[in-house]
Amino acid sequence: MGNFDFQAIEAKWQKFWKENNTFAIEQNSSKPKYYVLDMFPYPSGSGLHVGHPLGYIATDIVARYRKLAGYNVLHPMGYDAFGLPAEQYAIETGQHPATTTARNIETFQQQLGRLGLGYDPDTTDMRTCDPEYYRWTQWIFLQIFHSWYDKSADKARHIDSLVAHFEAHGTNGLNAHHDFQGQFSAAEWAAFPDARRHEILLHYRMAYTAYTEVNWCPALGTVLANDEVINGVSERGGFPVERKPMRQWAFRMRAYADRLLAGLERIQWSDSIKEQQRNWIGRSEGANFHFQLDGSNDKIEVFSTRPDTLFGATFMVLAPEHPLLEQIVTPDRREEVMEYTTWAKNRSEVERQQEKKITGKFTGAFVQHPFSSARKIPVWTADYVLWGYGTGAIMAVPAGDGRDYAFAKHFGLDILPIIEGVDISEEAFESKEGVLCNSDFLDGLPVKAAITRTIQALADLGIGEGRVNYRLRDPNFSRQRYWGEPFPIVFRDGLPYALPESELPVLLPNVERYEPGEEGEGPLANVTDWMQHPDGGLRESNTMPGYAGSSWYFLRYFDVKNDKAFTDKGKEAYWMDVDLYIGGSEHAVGHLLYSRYWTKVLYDLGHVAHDEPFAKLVNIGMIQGRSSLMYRLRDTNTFLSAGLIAGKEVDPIHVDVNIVENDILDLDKVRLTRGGVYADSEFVTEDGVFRCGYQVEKMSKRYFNVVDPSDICNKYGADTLRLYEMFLGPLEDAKPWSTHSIEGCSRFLRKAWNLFADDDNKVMVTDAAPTADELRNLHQTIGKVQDDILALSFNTSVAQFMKFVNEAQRLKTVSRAALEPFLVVLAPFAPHFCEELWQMLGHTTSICQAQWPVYEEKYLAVSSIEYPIQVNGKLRGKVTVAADLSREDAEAAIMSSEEVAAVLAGATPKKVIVVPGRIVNLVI
Ligand code: ANZ
Repeated sequence: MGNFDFQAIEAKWQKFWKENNTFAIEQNSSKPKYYVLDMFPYPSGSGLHVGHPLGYIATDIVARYRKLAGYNVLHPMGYDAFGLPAEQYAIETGQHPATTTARNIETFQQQLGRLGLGYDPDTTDMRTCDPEYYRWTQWIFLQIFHSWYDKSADKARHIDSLVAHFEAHGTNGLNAHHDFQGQFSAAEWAAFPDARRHEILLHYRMAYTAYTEVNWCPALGTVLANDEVINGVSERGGFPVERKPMRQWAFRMRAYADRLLAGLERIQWSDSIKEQQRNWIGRSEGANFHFQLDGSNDKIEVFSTRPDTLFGATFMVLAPEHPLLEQIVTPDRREEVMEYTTWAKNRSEVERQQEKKITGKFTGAFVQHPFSSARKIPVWTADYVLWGYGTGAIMAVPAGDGRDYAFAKHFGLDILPIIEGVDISEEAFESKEGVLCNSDFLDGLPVKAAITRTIQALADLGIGEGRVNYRLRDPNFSRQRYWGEPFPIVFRDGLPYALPESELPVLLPNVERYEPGEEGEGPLANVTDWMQHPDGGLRESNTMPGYAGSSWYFLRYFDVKNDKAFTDKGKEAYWMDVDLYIGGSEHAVGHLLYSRYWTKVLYDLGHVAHDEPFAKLVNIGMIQGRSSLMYRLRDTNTFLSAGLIAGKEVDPIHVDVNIVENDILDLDKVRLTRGGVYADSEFVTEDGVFRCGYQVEKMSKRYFNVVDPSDICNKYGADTLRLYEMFLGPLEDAKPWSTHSIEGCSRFLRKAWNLFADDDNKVMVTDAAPTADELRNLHQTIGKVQDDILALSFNTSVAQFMKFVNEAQRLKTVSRAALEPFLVVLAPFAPHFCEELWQMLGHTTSICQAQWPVYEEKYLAVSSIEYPIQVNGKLRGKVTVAADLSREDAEAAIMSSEEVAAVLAGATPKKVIVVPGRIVNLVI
């Protein structure tokens, strides 16, 4: 590439940055801080493809820009190194996850190292599987374990304060999030044995164990979260999933539902991610109220968001798990009902919600209508009512709810109109013609008033009250796997006890085999020496899930080496929150919600000063692969060039994109691929070449469309790759990769280089004063690029750079005052290139130490406009007039100019068209 020896230059500057710690953060700086973060990668065995660095390059540009603009910048990169794939690989190949993970990280580091990303050097080796890291993951877990949620204070507090309350008042006056059934006095508390007290506290702790029905996947040997089960099978691998009760760790996250919602209002995230979090949390306002069973003292409590539709309730449905079912079912129906509930209980929630087939059974029991005891309402059980939501029982209102309606139709149940809820007396109901709900009416204000009225009426009768419900579940925090953080927990007499901080880190022992324990516990259950705690008791055989280490890693980056605390409080106060967080949208509710939750708990307990971790979040679009296809004539060993397939029966076959250039297949290479299966194939060419078709799809080994960024760096250089990735299109859009048009960016850099240096690399820049046009060109670029960087619109910046270079070429710009600032503006995008020229211009320090040039609008003013002159549609000359003339004056100036006179050569134009600012058209 001309005189721009990118290979040498890139290696040189990467070494320079490393040796000079160019991107290390400044501690105790008086500068404003800027923290820009990427979602750290899981180091998979296949390394990075060109899609992965998209976000990394974007954050690097922002980071480098902020540094030039005078900020103390933190731009870190570490590794999310625990997780299932490494363990799966270990099972398949017998290689220890620690070994393969370390190897994969090395590959990632090498690949990333080529891209010239300005990471804080302290951070680039941070990995969640390092005991020095995970000791703090364990420590944070202990903080959560040692806390409870005080609803009155609306925050988590240390468990000691709860014990103090029990000691003074028992459960009296306590307002806590908990699942403890019952009450006790201070005296009773004092009299409880230690184990009983410990057990009670478990019902209050923010991290607790519970036997819960879990999604057990025998094939993967693990329990899956609800969102990891799709249509009854595991998201990964598509294996069957069953329900099984198992001891699990969970976090009392529901306690934070409202704060997790409220926090969304204070952060700058895309509407779509916020909406996904809102839906996940699923806040519903309504009422809990009960129905009296006919002929019994039992009551059934329901949750409804539409209590005002009470008069339209014609039947009631209990979840198949509802404990009252056993009691209320009439003898003649018992067998049938129990058979049904057994069947329904074994289906996963997702299955039940997505099921189109309507199933259910009548229990034989009836309840009374709260406002009209004469009205008897039949009680059913059906799987569309979920046990885990609300009260697990509903009043069914066919006229108001689609599922209820379908159910009523299916089983021939009554469908009654709903009265507008203003007057809810029975007489009114009898006398007034009810109206079937229509959605307009539902959406309007009258509904709200009707709901309020109804809740009041229910409260007056003493049978109900307003209630807010959340869909959010307490997330499961354990996995029956090996490659994760061990819990700092020991069980004595079946109860979990925290290990003291002095025992941290609890090291993950080595294992030879990865099979689950007998009861489906994790592989650690088989490491009998380790399981036995020296002071007695059994360790926890579960490990923490993949999201443990990633729920707090952003708090570690500015204090990676701290061995006294998970992070330094003062540093946290300075560096947090993250100013810009960039990553894929697949973490919308998982990682992003857990991180927010951990942060809030740490905040409540006084360990951090911020309760929202990520001020601004941007999701990057995926870079898709552009697969190459060759077409095989059906049932033959003959392949046809893409232009020859019309009318033929062909089968498309993926071919490695790395042996295809501009859609033309390298026929020598293809014969050597895939173990030589095409060695004897016939390739029918057109115009002497064999053309491939293409298809856009996920970048994956499976489709032979993976492009390795290091290959691109070898061929074109990192600066070209960086510019090109940004040039591909808007950051947030999905877009296909094509190596094809990368040449344009490569040519651009060569052209830019030639502005500075001649063929012998002699610098041509002079101290000549810049012209107005040159200054305009420069300041347009400064203004555009800084706006673009702030708006993360990098593709348009690249276009502006190209415009600058073309214009500078036309103006024959050699002035240092115009070219040097341009280098600074380009540096975030093409850093090696700019460092080298910066040095050639005589600077002795890195361009990273330069200052972002001050944008001055005054230079944008155009003093004169050059009009092309067309005569009968042909370009014949040019004329320049002052820019600030009115339309008439400009036209007059143009027509009286020498240039126009010369072109007309005495002729009188039949028609004159002046397009202001653009062109002069003369017809003669
Ligand atoms: C009567 C009614 C009438 C209802 C009407 C809706 C419309 P969200 O908004 O999601 O909170 N429901 C309550 N608990 C349920 C459970 N465990 N399984 C299935 N459905 C349940 O939905 C609340 C509504 O969903 C509740 O309000 C209840 O039906 C139903 F015109 O009560 B509604």
